[in-house]
Amino acid sequence: MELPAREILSLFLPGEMSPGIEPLGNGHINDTFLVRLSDGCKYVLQRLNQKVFKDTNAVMHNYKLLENNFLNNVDVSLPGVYRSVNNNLLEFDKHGNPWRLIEFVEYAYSLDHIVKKEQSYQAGFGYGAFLKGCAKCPVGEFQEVIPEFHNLKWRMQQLDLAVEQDNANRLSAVTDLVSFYRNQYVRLNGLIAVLNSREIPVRIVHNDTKINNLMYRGEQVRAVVDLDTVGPGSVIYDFGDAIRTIANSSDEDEQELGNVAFNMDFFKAFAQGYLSQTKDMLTDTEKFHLWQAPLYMTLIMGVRFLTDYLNGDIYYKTEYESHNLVRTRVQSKLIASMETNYHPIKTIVEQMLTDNQ
Ligand code: GN1
Ligand code: MG
Repeated sequence: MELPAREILSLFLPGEMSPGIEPLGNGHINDTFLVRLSDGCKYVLQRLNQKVFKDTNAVMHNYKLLENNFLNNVDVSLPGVYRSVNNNLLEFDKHGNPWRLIEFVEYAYSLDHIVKKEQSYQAGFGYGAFLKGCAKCPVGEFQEVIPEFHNLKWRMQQLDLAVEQDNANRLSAVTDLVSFYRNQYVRLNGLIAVLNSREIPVRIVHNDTKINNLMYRGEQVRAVVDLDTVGPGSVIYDFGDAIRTIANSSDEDEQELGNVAFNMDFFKAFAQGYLSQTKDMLTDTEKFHLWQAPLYMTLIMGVRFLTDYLNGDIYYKTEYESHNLVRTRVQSKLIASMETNYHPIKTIVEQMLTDNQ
């Protein structure tokens, strides 16, 4: 392990002579490490990506605000964050990178994709409990750490710009995808209008509800992690982004597009779990538009991966040259597969929302 991690760690855990430090998880933005101490205690050490989180103090401000206001009568917990010997939540290395130490969720595991319905129900239950837990968070006191994060119109404009500039000379290989996303975008005018008009309320939401941000213990979801994006948003974002990875029978970067399909059973189980926790708190407008959330968020992610591909891979971590291309193709295939299922998707959500159970 490179030196800064050890130096930084001594500010959070002074006196620890030789802790084990190894990479942890599959995040695309921050660098995350598992720290093992000689007495068996474990921690999560993270270097925040400042290119993405430009105001890391705002990130930590939100983190504490969430911690202080998250309801303790819900069925999921959140990992706590530790202070250093200097009483700081963040410590900076000599390159100016911010680091922090977070609680490790013991005896738990995360999934990169769902293989059975019960896991999907649990995922819905977990993210639903998270939304419920945020119900008393003071929305106005949270900061928007990444402006326009889930603003689809802005994401489309970023794509237009990337197409125009074609910085990495990759446009000719993806013109089909650009047209595909532009055509899908038109379908969402109604939803975009209600989001902009605030008819859909701004709530404190997670904003990054992919499957691997949930921790399972045994068969149950016990904790929600990766809290940097928690802040003002909409239930549309959390419900939709979760479906994007949970109702997809393959990984986000599946190479074989034939394996990518919208799994209706997983969708149904997720929605059941989610609505079991949130149904009573949702407004009529939220309920009315919920069924379009999966398209909204899958389109955003498809557009973001494509934009990054065209820009020459400057945002997401990639492991090979066409990684962002593979990711965006998976999103487009998933949208195509959802498209043939809109009627049942809508009906299932409507039924669950009217059932008195
Ligand atoms: C990033 O950090 P990670 O891997 O959980 C991204 C999300 C995307 C996701 C796609 C701050 O999340 O918005 O949905 O990749 N986070 C940020 O896998 O951009
Ligand atoms: Mg994240």
